[in-house]
Amino acid sequence: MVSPPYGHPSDYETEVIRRQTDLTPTDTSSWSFTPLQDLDGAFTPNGLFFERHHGGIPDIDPAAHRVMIHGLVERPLVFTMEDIMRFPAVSRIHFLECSGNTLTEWREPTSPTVQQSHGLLSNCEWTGVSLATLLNEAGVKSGAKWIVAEGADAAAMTRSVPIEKALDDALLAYSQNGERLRPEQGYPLRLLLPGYEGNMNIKWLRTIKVTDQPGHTREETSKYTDLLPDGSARQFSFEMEAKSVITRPAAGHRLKKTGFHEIQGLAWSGRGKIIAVDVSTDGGHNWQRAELEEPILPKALVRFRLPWRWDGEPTVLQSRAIDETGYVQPTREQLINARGLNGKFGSVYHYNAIQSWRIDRKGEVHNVHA
Ligand SMILES: Nc1nc2c(c(=O)[nH]1)N[C@H]1C(S)=C(S)[C@@H](COP(=O)(O)O)O[C@H]1N2
Ligand SMILES: [Mo]
Repeated sequence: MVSPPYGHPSDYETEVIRRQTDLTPTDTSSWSFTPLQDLDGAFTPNGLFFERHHGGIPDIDPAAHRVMIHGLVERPLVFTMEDIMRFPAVSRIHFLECSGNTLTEWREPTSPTVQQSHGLLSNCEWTGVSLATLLNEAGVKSGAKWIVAEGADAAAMTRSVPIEKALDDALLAYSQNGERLRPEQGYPLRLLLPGYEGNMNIKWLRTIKVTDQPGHTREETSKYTDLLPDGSARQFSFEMEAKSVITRPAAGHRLKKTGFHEIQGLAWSGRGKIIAVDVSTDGGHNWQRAELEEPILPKALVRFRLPWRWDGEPTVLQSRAIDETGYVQPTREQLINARGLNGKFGSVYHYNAIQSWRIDRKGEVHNVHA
């Protein structure tokens, strides 16, 4: 066998694939989940990065692509991709999570695998140019408070970002894990807002308008808002709060033997570093500190591990993340008390409660609400 010009996984690994949702009848607006149960370490291979599009995946020739910065700036500018590549490059490791990740958990624990419950989550090394660099080229005028970023897809996805974030760690990324973005990740250029909800990370980026107020776009009014128990709506959530999940053993797995099993999972926080992950092997009565695998980076996935012996009795596994702000991942009950279930339309976004996996006598692992 000779190596192919572009390598691909072994023929024995054909089950390690993204899987699409079964909630959408067409793929014009759809999403597919990362197989978290099959991955090691903290990085998501590019071909398995979760993917969400609202208006198809456009085919964009980088030579024809333009990015415009306008609005409250001294010098409106239009960049080609070649212009963008001439600026100093920055590489950083960050997770991306759709704020609709785990949305089914608001109601019944219907997702049969961790891929389907938590797989709108990936992590990679992004390379691009700092948005602050380009905004400084254009010269931000006083009174600027927001940027409004728009994609070049059929959905023309548009989101508003506070100017402080735009000038802080925001990137215009053109690479993921060392190679150019995959078409479905926003080729040739996307906005990357470390720690912020997936939706704001505009793919196929074409326009940045500097403004004194948010755009109040569709994605900021009808979608991605959270109705609270007092009837008010939280409009801008920005950071994804600390969360964790055990990826092995997880729903869909079967423990074939009693005795030693290593519990493994992932933890992350949109507000900074994970400082600890606790694991319970008895449905939340007792908790043990898991080991965190280095490097532990802010706004990036961290793998945790805990050695464990299964005695053959039914039990429930849980994990809980704590981040550097002191925030502790809530139980399902705490989350619902704070956010409500919102009547017949129901809560949708920003579910980050502790996940429970029940192991039955046969060793089968099931998604449950414990
Ligand atoms: N232009 C554009 N940007 C977009 C979207 C889109 O449909 N169009 N989807 C958003 C949503 S909802 C998410 S969760 C992330 C997903 O990024 P990924 O597909 O690279 O995982 O992209 C965001 N950026
Ligand atoms: Mo999303």
